[in-house]
Amino acid sequence: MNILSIQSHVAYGHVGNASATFPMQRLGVDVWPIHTVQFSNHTGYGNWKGRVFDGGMIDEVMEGIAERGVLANCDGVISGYMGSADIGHAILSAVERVRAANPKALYCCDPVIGDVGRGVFVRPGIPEFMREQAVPAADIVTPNQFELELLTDVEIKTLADAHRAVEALRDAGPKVVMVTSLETEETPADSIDLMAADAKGSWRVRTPKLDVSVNGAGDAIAALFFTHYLREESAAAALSKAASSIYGLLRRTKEAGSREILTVAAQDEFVTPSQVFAPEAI
Ligand code: PXL
Repeated sequence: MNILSIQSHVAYGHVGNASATFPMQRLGVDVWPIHTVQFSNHTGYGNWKGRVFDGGMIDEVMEGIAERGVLANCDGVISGYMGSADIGHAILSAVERVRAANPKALYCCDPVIGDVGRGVFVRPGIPEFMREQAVPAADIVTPNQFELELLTDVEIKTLADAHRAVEALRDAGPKVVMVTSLETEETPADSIDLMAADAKGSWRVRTPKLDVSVNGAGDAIAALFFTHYLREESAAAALSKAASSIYGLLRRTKEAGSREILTVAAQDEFVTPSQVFAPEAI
Protein backbone atom coordinates (compact mmCIF):
# COMPACT_ATOMS: atom_id res chain seq x y z
CA MET A 1 0.00 0.00 0.00
CA ASN A 2 1.25 3.50 -0.88
CA ILE A 3 0.05 6.66 0.86
CA LEU A 4 0.98 10.21 -0.11
CA SER A 5 1.15 12.26 3.11
CA ILE A 6 1.18 16.04 2.74
CA GLN A 7 1.67 17.83 6.06
CA SER A 8 4.13 19.72 8.24
CA HIS A 9 7.54 18.42 9.23
CA VAL A 10 9.57 19.12 12.34
CA ALA A 11 13.21 18.22 12.89
CA TYR A 12 12.82 17.76 16.65
CA GLY A 13 9.84 15.93 18.05
CA HIS A 14 6.71 14.49 16.52
CA VAL A 15 3.93 16.41 14.80
CA GLY A 16 2.72 16.38 11.19
CA ASN A 17 4.70 14.03 8.97
CA ALA A 18 7.16 13.55 11.86
CA SER A 19 4.24 11.99 13.76
CA ALA A 20 2.26 10.31 10.96
CA THR A 21 4.87 8.77 8.66
CA PHE A 22 6.48 6.23 10.97
CA PRO A 23 3.27 4.67 12.37
CA MET A 24 2.06 4.07 8.80
CA GLN A 25 5.45 2.60 7.84
CA ARG A 26 5.36 0.41 10.97
CA LEU A 27 2.06 -0.99 9.67
CA GLY A 28 3.72 -1.83 6.36
CA VAL A 29 2.67 1.18 4.28
CA ASP A 30 5.08 2.78 1.84
CA VAL A 31 4.66 6.47 2.69
CA TRP A 32 5.43 9.29 0.26
CA PRO A 33 5.83 12.34 2.55
CA ILE A 34 5.65 15.86 1.12
CA HIS A 35 6.30 18.58 3.69
CA THR A 36 4.21 21.78 3.84
CA VAL A 37 6.62 23.41 6.30
CA GLN A 38 9.95 22.53 7.83
CA PHE A 39 10.17 23.78 11.40
CA SER A 40 12.66 23.07 14.15
CA ASN A 41 9.88 21.97 16.52
CA HIS A 42 6.12 22.20 16.88
CA THR A 43 4.38 25.50 17.45
CA GLY A 44 3.10 24.45 20.88
CA TYR A 45 6.47 25.53 22.31
CA GLY A 46 5.57 29.13 21.39
CA ASN A 47 8.72 29.70 19.36
CA TRP A 48 10.28 27.81 16.50
CA LYS A 49 12.59 28.32 13.52
CA GLY A 50 12.19 27.29 9.90
CA ARG A 51 9.84 28.08 7.03
CA VAL A 52 6.47 27.56 5.58
CA PHE A 53 6.88 26.27 2.02
CA ASP A 54 4.55 27.38 -0.78
CA GLY A 55 2.09 25.83 -3.19
CA GLY A 56 4.69 25.88 -5.98
CA MET A 57 6.97 23.60 -3.95
CA ILE A 58 4.19 21.04 -3.48
CA ASP A 59 3.30 21.23 -7.21
CA GLU A 60 6.96 20.71 -8.16
CA VAL A 61 7.43 17.65 -5.99
CA MET A 62 4.11 16.22 -7.27
CA GLU A 63 5.27 16.80 -10.84
CA GLY A 64 8.46 14.87 -10.10
CA ILE A 65 6.53 11.94 -8.62
CA ALA A 66 4.19 11.95 -11.64
CA GLU A 67 7.25 11.76 -13.91
CA ARG A 68 8.20 8.48 -12.21
CA GLY A 69 4.90 7.09 -13.57
CA VAL A 70 3.83 5.81 -10.15
CA LEU A 71 0.72 7.84 -9.34
CA ALA A 72 -1.56 4.95 -10.37
CA ASN A 73 -0.01 2.97 -7.47
CA CYS A 74 -1.04 5.57 -4.91
CA ASP A 75 -3.87 4.20 -2.73
CA GLY A 76 -4.61 7.37 -0.81
CA VAL A 77 -3.66 10.91 0.09
CA ILE A 78 -3.68 12.28 3.63
CA SER A 79 -3.28 15.94 4.46
CA GLY A 80 -2.84 17.72 7.79
CA TYR A 81 -1.29 21.02 8.87
CA MET A 82 -1.24 23.13 5.71
CA GLY A 83 0.85 26.22 6.55
CA SER A 84 -1.08 28.49 4.15
CA ALA A 85 -4.23 28.48 2.01
CA ASP A 86 -1.99 28.57 -1.09
CA ILE A 87 -0.53 25.23 0.03
CA GLY A 88 -4.10 24.01 0.52
CA HIS A 89 -4.87 24.62 -3.15
CA ALA A 90 -1.74 22.70 -4.16
CA ILE A 91 -2.82 19.80 -1.93
CA LEU A 92 -6.22 19.65 -3.62
CA SER A 93 -4.61 19.64 -7.04
CA ALA A 94 -2.33 16.80 -5.86
CA VAL A 95 -5.48 14.91 -4.82
CA GLU A 96 -6.96 15.49 -8.28
CA ARG A 97 -3.82 14.18 -9.95
CA VAL A 98 -3.85 11.04 -7.84
CA ARG A 99 -7.55 10.43 -8.45
CA ALA A 100 -7.04 10.86 -12.21
CA ALA A 101 -4.33 8.17 -12.11
CA ASN A 102 -6.18 5.88 -9.66
CA PRO A 103 -9.94 6.52 -9.40
CA LYS A 104 -10.08 4.21 -6.35
CA ALA A 105 -7.67 6.34 -4.30
CA LEU A 106 -9.20 8.00 -1.22
CA TYR A 107 -8.43 11.42 0.24
CA CYS A 108 -8.32 11.77 4.03
CA CYS A 109 -8.32 15.39 5.20
CA ASP A 110 -7.31 15.97 8.81
CA PRO A 111 -8.68 19.52 9.14
CA VAL A 112 -5.93 20.80 11.46
CA ILE A 113 -7.17 24.15 12.76
CA GLY A 114 -6.84 24.11 16.54
CA ASP A 115 -8.06 22.54 19.73
CA VAL A 116 -9.95 23.32 22.91
CA GLY A 117 -6.97 24.39 25.02
CA ARG A 118 -5.16 26.50 22.42
CA GLY A 119 -7.94 27.78 20.14
CA VAL A 120 -7.10 28.31 16.46
CA PHE A 121 -3.36 27.83 15.83
CA VAL A 122 -3.20 28.07 12.02
CA ARG A 123 -2.90 31.13 9.78
CA PRO A 124 -5.94 33.22 8.87
CA GLY A 125 -7.72 31.82 5.82
CA ILE A 126 -7.01 28.18 6.69
CA PRO A 127 -10.25 27.54 8.65
CA GLU A 128 -12.30 28.93 5.72
CA PHE A 129 -10.24 26.94 3.23
CA MET A 130 -10.84 23.73 5.21
CA ARG A 131 -14.55 24.35 5.43
CA GLU A 132 -15.21 25.57 1.89
CA GLN A 133 -12.75 23.53 -0.15
CA ALA A 134 -10.80 20.78 1.59
CA VAL A 135 -13.66 19.11 3.51
CA PRO A 136 -16.01 18.96 0.49
CA ALA A 137 -13.19 17.37 -1.58
CA ALA A 138 -12.42 14.70 1.03
CA ASP A 139 -13.62 11.10 1.35
CA ILE A 140 -12.66 10.95 5.02
CA VAL A 141 -12.27 13.74 7.59
CA THR A 142 -10.83 13.44 11.09
CA PRO A 143 -11.61 16.58 13.15
CA ASN A 144 -11.29 16.92 16.90
CA GLN A 145 -14.38 18.25 18.69
CA PHE A 146 -13.17 21.87 18.45
CA GLU A 147 -12.65 21.56 14.68
CA LEU A 148 -15.96 19.76 14.18
CA GLU A 149 -17.81 22.60 15.92
CA LEU A 150 -15.97 25.21 13.87
CA LEU A 151 -16.57 23.43 10.57
CA THR A 152 -20.30 22.88 11.14
CA ASP A 153 -21.36 25.73 13.47
CA VAL A 154 -22.91 23.09 15.73
CA GLU A 155 -22.11 23.52 19.41
CA ILE A 156 -21.59 20.05 20.87
CA LYS A 157 -22.93 19.51 24.36
CA THR A 158 -24.63 16.13 24.01
CA LEU A 159 -24.13 12.97 22.00
CA ALA A 160 -27.16 13.99 19.91
CA ASP A 161 -25.33 17.26 19.04
CA ALA A 162 -22.28 15.22 18.02
CA HIS A 163 -24.44 13.07 15.73
CA ARG A 164 -25.95 16.21 14.20
CA ALA A 165 -22.54 17.77 13.57
CA VAL A 166 -21.15 14.57 12.06
CA GLU A 167 -24.14 14.25 9.74
CA ALA A 168 -23.75 17.91 8.72
CA LEU A 169 -20.14 17.20 7.81
CA ARG A 170 -21.10 14.03 5.89
CA ASP A 171 -23.69 16.07 3.99
CA ALA A 172 -20.85 18.39 2.91
CA GLY A 173 -19.14 15.50 1.07
CA PRO A 174 -16.99 13.06 3.07
CA LYS A 175 -18.63 9.69 3.59
CA VAL A 176 -16.50 8.82 6.61
CA VAL A 177 -15.92 11.00 9.68
CA MET A 178 -13.82 10.27 12.75
CA VAL A 179 -14.03 12.65 15.72
CA THR A 180 -11.32 12.75 18.39
CA SER A 181 -11.21 14.33 21.87
CA LEU A 182 -14.98 14.22 22.21
CA GLU A 183 -16.43 15.20 25.58
CA THR A 184 -20.21 15.44 25.81
CA GLU A 185 -22.52 15.50 28.82
CA GLU A 186 -22.66 11.71 28.51
CA THR A 187 -18.86 11.32 28.76
CA PRO A 188 -17.77 10.34 32.31
CA ALA A 189 -15.30 12.82 33.84
CA ASP A 190 -12.48 10.25 33.82
CA SER A 191 -12.98 9.29 30.15
CA ILE A 192 -12.61 10.60 26.63
CA ASP A 193 -14.69 9.55 23.62
CA LEU A 194 -13.86 9.03 19.98
CA MET A 195 -16.55 8.59 17.38
CA ALA A 196 -16.67 7.40 13.78
CA ALA A 197 -19.48 7.30 11.27
CA ASP A 198 -19.93 5.98 7.76
CA ALA A 199 -22.88 4.80 5.65
CA LYS A 200 -23.17 1.69 7.87
CA GLY A 201 -23.65 3.55 11.16
CA SER A 202 -21.91 5.33 14.04
CA TRP A 203 -19.56 3.98 16.68
CA ARG A 204 -17.95 5.20 19.85
CA VAL A 205 -14.76 4.14 21.57
CA ARG A 206 -14.31 5.31 25.16
CA THR A 207 -10.90 5.29 26.80
CA PRO A 208 -9.65 6.52 30.18
CA LYS A 209 -8.65 10.20 30.07
CA LEU A 210 -4.91 10.64 30.45
CA ASP A 211 -3.57 13.83 31.96
CA VAL A 212 -1.01 14.56 29.23
CA SER A 213 -0.31 17.73 27.32
CA VAL A 214 1.34 16.85 24.04
CA ASN A 215 1.05 17.72 20.36
CA GLY A 216 0.94 15.44 17.35
CA ALA A 217 -1.26 12.63 18.68
CA GLY A 218 -4.06 13.80 16.36
CA ASP A 219 -1.74 13.52 13.36
CA ALA A 220 -0.85 9.94 14.30
CA ILE A 221 -4.45 8.85 14.95
CA ALA A 222 -5.62 10.26 11.60
CA ALA A 223 -2.84 8.35 9.83
CA LEU A 224 -3.65 5.10 11.65
CA PHE A 225 -7.39 5.46 11.08
CA PHE A 226 -6.82 6.11 7.36
CA THR A 227 -4.45 3.13 6.99
CA HIS A 228 -6.85 0.73 8.74
CA TYR A 229 -9.84 2.12 6.82
CA LEU A 230 -8.05 1.64 3.47
CA ARG A 231 -7.32 -1.97 4.44
CA GLU A 232 -10.64 -2.99 5.97
CA GLU A 233 -13.20 -0.46 4.72
CA SER A 234 -14.74 -0.50 8.21
CA ALA A 235 -14.95 2.72 10.20
CA ALA A 236 -15.74 0.71 13.37
CA ALA A 237 -12.64 -1.49 13.08
CA ALA A 238 -10.40 1.42 12.04
CA LEU A 239 -11.65 3.50 15.00
CA SER A 240 -11.02 0.72 17.52
CA LYS A 241 -7.52 -0.01 16.22
CA ALA A 242 -6.43 3.61 15.87
CA ALA A 243 -7.85 4.64 19.26
CA SER A 244 -6.27 1.66 21.04
CA SER A 245 -2.85 2.42 19.53
CA ILE A 246 -2.99 6.10 20.48
CA TYR A 247 -4.16 5.31 23.99
CA GLY A 248 -1.12 3.04 24.39
CA LEU A 249 1.18 5.67 22.89
CA LEU A 250 -0.15 8.36 25.25
CA ARG A 251 -0.04 6.08 28.29
CA ARG A 252 3.63 5.32 27.59
CA THR A 253 4.31 9.03 26.96
CA LYS A 254 2.73 9.97 30.29
CA GLU A 255 4.69 7.27 32.15
CA ALA A 256 7.91 8.66 30.66
CA GLY A 257 6.92 12.24 31.57
CA SER A 258 7.83 13.26 28.00
CA ARG A 259 6.82 16.53 26.32
CA GLU A 260 6.97 14.73 22.95
CA ILE A 261 4.95 11.63 22.09
CA LEU A 262 7.01 8.42 22.18
CA THR A 263 6.55 7.64 18.47
CA VAL A 264 9.67 5.49 18.32
CA ALA A 265 9.97 4.03 21.84
CA ALA A 266 6.30 2.97 21.97
CA GLN A 267 6.12 1.75 18.36
CA ASP A 268 4.79 -1.69 19.29
CA GLU A 269 1.52 0.02 20.24
CA PHE A 270 0.93 0.74 16.52
CA VAL A 271 0.96 -2.97 15.68
CA THR A 272 -0.25 -4.69 18.86
CA PRO A 273 -1.86 -2.19 21.24
CA SER A 274 -1.39 -3.30 24.86
CA GLN A 275 -5.08 -2.65 25.54
CA VAL A 276 -7.83 -2.96 22.91
CA PHE A 277 -10.92 -0.77 23.18
CA ALA A 278 -13.94 -2.18 21.34
CA PRO A 279 -16.26 -0.03 19.24
CA GLU A 280 -19.79 0.39 20.51
CA ALA A 281 -22.66 1.19 18.11
CA ILE A 282 -24.28 4.52 19.03
O1 PXL B 1 -0.36 18.46 15.61
C1 PXL B 1 -0.72 19.48 14.79
C2 PXL B 1 0.48 20.28 14.34
C3 PXL B 1 1.02 20.01 13.10
N1 PXL B 1 2.09 20.67 12.63
C4 PXL B 1 2.69 21.63 13.36
C5 PXL B 1 2.20 21.95 14.63
C6 PXL B 1 1.08 21.25 15.15
C7 PXL B 1 0.57 21.53 16.47
O2 PXL B 1 1.15 22.19 17.26
O3 PXL B 1 2.81 22.90 15.35
C8 PXL B 1 3.88 22.33 12.81
